[in-house]
Amino acid sequence: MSYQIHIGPNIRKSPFFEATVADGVRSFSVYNHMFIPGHFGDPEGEYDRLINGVAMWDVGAQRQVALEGPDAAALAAYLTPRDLSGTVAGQGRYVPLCNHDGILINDPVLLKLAADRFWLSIADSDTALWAEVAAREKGLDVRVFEPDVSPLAIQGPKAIDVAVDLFGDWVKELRYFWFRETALAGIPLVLARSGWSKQGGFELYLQDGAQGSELWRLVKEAGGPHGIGPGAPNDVERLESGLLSYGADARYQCDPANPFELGLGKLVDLDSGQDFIGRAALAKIRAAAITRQRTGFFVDGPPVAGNQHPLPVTRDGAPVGRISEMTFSRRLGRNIAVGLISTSLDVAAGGLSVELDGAERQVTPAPLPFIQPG
Ligand code: THG
Repeated sequence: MSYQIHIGPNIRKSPFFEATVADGVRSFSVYNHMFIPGHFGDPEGEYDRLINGVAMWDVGAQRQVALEGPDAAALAAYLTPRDLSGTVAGQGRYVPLCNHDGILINDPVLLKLAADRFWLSIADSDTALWAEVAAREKGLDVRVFEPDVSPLAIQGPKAIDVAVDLFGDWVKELRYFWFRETALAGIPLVLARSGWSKQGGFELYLQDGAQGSELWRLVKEAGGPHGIGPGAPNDVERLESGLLSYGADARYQCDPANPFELGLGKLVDLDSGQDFIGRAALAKIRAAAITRQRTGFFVDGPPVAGNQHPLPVTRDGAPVGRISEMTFSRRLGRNIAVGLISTSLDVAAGGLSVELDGAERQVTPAPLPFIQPG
């Protein structure tokens, strides 16, 4: 059985869409109502470039929610449990967003462009609608909107060489998650040291959607000598590295989870004195202690093709957790997975399993990450 999602008007195209099609994209997913490349038909090569070389990814679907105006900083502080008081212009921060029940509803990278100008570089949920309502209900003087900004990521150990060739030596001084407004052949950009892998790299936030193909061409040309090739956020690498995927691991409509369960507790600052959405609920959750927590798993048996939906983890037929995504790791020679597991479980007693394609597979909890970045 094979299916298609057709290219229709209610799913948006990234400014890099035409360029990725020209470069042989073979599958798309949908993220923030936008097509996002899945792969280019060479999974092994795409993985190898990310681990040993450099890959370029259309991550335009990581949309920006802009907060602009006199109360932009007040709104940013109200939206996230993370204390932003020490954050300066030019600095990015990984910030959980929670609803009033303390449930994670997105986990963006926040970019502070100026005292009165921020972007939330969001994962896959409708954060602009939520942030705008919060601003209006609070009577804040701030504009909330989605700007014409689309990131292109270069990831892998050689991404630094490509960035130096494109922008100059100053990029070496850029610290993790920090960024600078710049331009490339007249194309306005924000260059950040970030990206959804643990292999190092940069994100070029294109600020003019009409120039997507031209920016793709420039990066491809500069990357040529370094062996750059097209790719996409890589599920194998992200599972090895233990990166959280909000949509796969914690989508709140599917399996509501709080940041303490998800290992993001250190980003919840309940003692800052700052008010924020979810504060009261998060204080209660912290006081009560969590009943389940994020973990890795090894999955026995031959290489898995992956799972399309979360799988219950059981012991003696009773649910004790769930696996949100699994894959075969070539570097480890084993199947690995991430998910949640009950905190009251005696893990050493073993006997955990999942059902995959009608067969039982033994699973063993394992600490994250599976592989530390080199
Ligand atoms: N870059 C940009 N926007 C994004 C992502 C990105 N939007 C969607 C999604 N990714 C947001 N989610 C994440 C999740 C994890 C990380 C970044 C964005 C990440 N985590 C590190 C880790 O877990 O080890 C570091 C976190 C920390 O500082 O504590 O990098 O990738 N523009």
